[in-house]
Amino acid sequence: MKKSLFSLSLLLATASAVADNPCVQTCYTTDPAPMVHDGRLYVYTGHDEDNASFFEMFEWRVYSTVDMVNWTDHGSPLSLEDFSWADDRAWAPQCIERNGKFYLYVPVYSKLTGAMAIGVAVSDSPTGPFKDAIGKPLVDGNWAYIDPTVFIDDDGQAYLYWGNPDIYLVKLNEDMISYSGKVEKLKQTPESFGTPLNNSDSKSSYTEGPWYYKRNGIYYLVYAAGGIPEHIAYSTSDAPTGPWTYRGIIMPSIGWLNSFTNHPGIVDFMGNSYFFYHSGNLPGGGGFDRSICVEQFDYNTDGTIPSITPTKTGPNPIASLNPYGRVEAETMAWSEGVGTSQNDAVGVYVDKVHDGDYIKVSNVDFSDEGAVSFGACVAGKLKGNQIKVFLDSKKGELVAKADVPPTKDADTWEYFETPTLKEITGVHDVYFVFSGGIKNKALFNFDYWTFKTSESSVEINNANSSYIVVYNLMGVKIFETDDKAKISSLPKGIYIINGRKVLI
Ligand code: FUB
Repeated sequence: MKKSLFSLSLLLATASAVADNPCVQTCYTTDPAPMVHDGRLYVYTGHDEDNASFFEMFEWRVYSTVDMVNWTDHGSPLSLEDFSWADDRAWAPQCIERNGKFYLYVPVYSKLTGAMAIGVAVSDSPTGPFKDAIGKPLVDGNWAYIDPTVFIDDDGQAYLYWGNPDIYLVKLNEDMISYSGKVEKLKQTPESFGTPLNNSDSKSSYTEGPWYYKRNGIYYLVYAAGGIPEHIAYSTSDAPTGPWTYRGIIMPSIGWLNSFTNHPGIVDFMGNSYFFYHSGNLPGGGGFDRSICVEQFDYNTDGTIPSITPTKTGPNPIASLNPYGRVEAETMAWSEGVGTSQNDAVGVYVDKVHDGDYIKVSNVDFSDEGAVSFGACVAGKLKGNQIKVFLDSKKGELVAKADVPPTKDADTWEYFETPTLKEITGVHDVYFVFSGGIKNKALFNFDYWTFKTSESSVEINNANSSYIVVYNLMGVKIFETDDKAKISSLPKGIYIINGRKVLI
């Protein structure tokens, strides 16, 4: 996506290179809806098409993090095609878990009524795939039916709010895919939802994008307000269905955010509170090409929400990343140029890898153990490509230079390893910088990577075979043996053990 956009806005791209907001750079993402499950923070988003001139959106996407700086792309768990009765406007989603199932509520254009509707999809996994839970809309037939937000109260009663410019509410049944009673339209007043701005005919400043939750006994409705350009405001109540009291602005409309809409999502994760929103701040971005962002904040002691300032850096890391396991290539703090795709064989992977593109992974803890080899799983038949690994900046210390082996085709995956240029220890931002002989052409696909310590390198080689053949780097065989212990008798150095380079 960004390849052509980068040359047009080189200045902006350079400025963005140090920033970690927006959270996702591989496509435009909108309307963030965070959900915590099992120690991981997921965020469900819409997806603005490139170069859009309206809210052209056909699928939803899901990303997750454990450290608040590196985001893993889980692809698209649901798209318009999954609803036989809908064919446009895959707008702002929200997901919630109940009894081990995940329910994703989405606004879509209904072919049945020729207006907007809210659908519900269900999955056994937070990353999908989701399927239409009822084969028809949950509510249908009103242009105001967008932006559902869902919450299950302590007594088990679930509530669904939604709407633009009116606010609607139903009580969901325990099955989460039906409701009891009537759809209620809330009364909007300046006292409940703020004074209308911009001389509008509105009854309050509420516009759209409600985000409903409860914290320490206070019910919150956070929403886009003030018409266009939107700011984020909120109201509170001591009961799940109101009455609501307007509490003020959380994030004003700010010119440099470069988006006339905004859309809130708030969640507590690992003892911190996070505010999600969107901007038009990727290269080529704007009001119809938006990108999700996040800030950390602290509630005031009385539970009110402070004013939150958008930043280009986002929150601090709350955990480090372990490079000694398998790390998906689509886990990144920042990237330039690359995209992502998904297939049945490997799931989500990085594609559109061009000469000069890079991926940054933040706060990687190599510990004292020290990495001595770098491994990656790649696919692509072009020769002469490299992954160079730098520490702490794109032009930092070069610690590995891996020749990417050509494979049969872009769908044939091969794992390879290469020794690092030094033993890597400590905590670093890691930059994978891609190079290849062919300019402006996608070089290869990239599924996952790992680093190994000298111990794990030997273990991996031993694990693959009980019979070990050891060569030196000149290709001279040193010994072959079925006695693993013999490896420890080798002097320190780099060897080819069972076809792989290993630093002992
Ligand atoms: O993303 C499409 C629409 O734009 C959403 O439904 C609104 O909340 C606004 O963000």
